[in-house]
Amino acid sequence: MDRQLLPTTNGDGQPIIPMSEEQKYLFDLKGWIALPGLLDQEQLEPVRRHQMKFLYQRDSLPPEERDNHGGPSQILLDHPVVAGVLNEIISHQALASEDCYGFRFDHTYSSHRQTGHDNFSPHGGGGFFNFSGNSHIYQMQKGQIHAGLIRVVWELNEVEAGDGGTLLLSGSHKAAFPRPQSLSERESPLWETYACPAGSAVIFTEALCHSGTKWVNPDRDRLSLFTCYNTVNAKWGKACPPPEVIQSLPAKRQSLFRGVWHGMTEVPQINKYYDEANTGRFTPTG
Ligand SMILES: O=C(O)CCC(=O)C(=O)O
Repeated sequence: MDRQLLPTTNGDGQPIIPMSEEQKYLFDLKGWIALPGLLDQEQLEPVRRHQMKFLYQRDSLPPEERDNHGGPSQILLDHPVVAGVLNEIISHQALASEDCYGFRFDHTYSSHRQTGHDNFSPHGGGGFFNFSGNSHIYQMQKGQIHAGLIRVVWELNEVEAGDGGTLLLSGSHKAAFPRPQSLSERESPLWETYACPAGSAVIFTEALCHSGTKWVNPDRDRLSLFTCYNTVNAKWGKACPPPEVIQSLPAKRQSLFRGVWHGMTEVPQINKYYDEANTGRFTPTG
């Protein structure tokens, strides 16, 4: 049954798209979901240009754009479809309002991979009873899940079958046994992956076993962002964007960068707001 999840619009005032019942079922079953074609060409080009400048000519960007999610790339942070998934799988609604997300930015990195780049390194999965400070948790009760630390992979270029998109071990977020040795081979038929057009997102719980692999397309590079979200009162990664980047965002998007605490009663004793005092301390990526 549908719950009314807040907020209902994103930082740009666009309606947030709730997850369908089928998407919820698939995410819970597999631990990941692919959301193809979320960005059109007009949205994609400025994001791609920004990513390449951020990676290779960072100083040429104005200070408020010197972040993975600065400038044009801020639209990825709370895209209406992604925000709909995050509202369902990681939001703590006690800290959400129409003006404030119930989840928080955790950390990110951008990655530009050319043919031969190899990131094969299976990790995660099997931590079914991890305690909450670990963040790599996955919990469920009838009709509701809490998927712990969440990774949103934005694929800014097309990924074809066999190119080398992220490998995912479906179901391993609930696995009771250690993963078998055969999964140390990237050729194992147990690994699943995806093909998608440019401008797609793949979302998985970090409780899932997953891995990069070799990018093998000689004609097209992989250009991706790997952005993590967490519950408001928990943080896994160290980085936090510079204040001038956060200040340049619309108010609701800024709420992704508030301090890591919960509190109770009314604002400012409960963490349902963002202001310049209630923010993470600037810590560069890396
Ligand atoms: O490189 C990839 O495709 C996956 C990256 C990964 O495993 C991670 O960010 O945890």
